[in-house]
Amino acid sequence: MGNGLSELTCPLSFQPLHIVILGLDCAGKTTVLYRLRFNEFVNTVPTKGFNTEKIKVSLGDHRRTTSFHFWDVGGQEKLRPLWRSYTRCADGIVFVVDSVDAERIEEAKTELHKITRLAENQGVPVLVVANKQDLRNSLSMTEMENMLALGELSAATPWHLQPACAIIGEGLPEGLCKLHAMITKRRKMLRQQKKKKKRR
Ligand code: G3D
Ligand code: MG
Repeated sequence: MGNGLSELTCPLSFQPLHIVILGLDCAGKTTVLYRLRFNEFVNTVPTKGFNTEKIKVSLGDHRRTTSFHFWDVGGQEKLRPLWRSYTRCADGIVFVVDSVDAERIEEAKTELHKITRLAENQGVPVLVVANKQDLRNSLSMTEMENMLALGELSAATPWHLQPACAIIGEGLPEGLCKLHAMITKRRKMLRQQKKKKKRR
C-alpha cells in the first residue's frame, strides 16, 4: 500500500542515505535498528537519547548493497520535540507503529502527521512500518491505513505501509527497498526540476 511507487524495481546507489527512525515509545524502533545491524534479535532498553548505526543493506540484488545511516530517536513524549532536529536533511523517515496498540494509534497518527507537515520535511518519503504483526489481534493493513489517515498525508509526501515483525526481521528488507525506491524517484524529480529552472 502506498502512494509513492508504481514500479516494483529497486534502484541502487552508493550514497549513504540519512534515515530517521521515529514512532511512539515501545513501537519497536530500536528492535528494527538492531535487527538490521546485527541480523538478530537484541533485547532493548528504553532509548533516552538516540542510537545511530551505519548499515549496508542488500536490496533485492544480493551482489550489491546500499549504505544507510540510521538515526533511532527516543519516542517518549518529552523527547518528541527533538525529532525535528534529526529529520532536518533526512532522505527518508521510517515511522514505526505498534500494530496491537490500538489505544495509542491516534497519538501515533498525530505525531506522524505533525512531523511530515513540517516545511523542511515536505516531500520526504515515509516508510510506515506496521510492526508486531506476529501478535494476535494486530490490526490489518486496511485498518492501519485508515486509523493513521495515511490518505490524508500531504500529496507531496510519498509513503508506503509495510507489515513487519522486527524481532525476526520479516518485512524489513521489503520496506527498505520501497523506501530506497521512493528516495531515488524523489532525487530524480528534484534534479529534473533544477534543470528546468536553469533553462528558464
Ligand atoms: P522503541 O525503541 O520503539 O521504544 P523497542 O521499542 O525496540 O525498545 O521495543 C519495545 C518492545 O517491543 C520490546 O519488548 C521489543 O522486544 C518488542 N518488540 C519490538 N518489535 C516487536 C515485534 O515485531 N513483535 C513483538 N512481539 N514484539 C516486538 P520488551 O518486552 O523488551 O518491552
Ligand atoms: Mg528505543
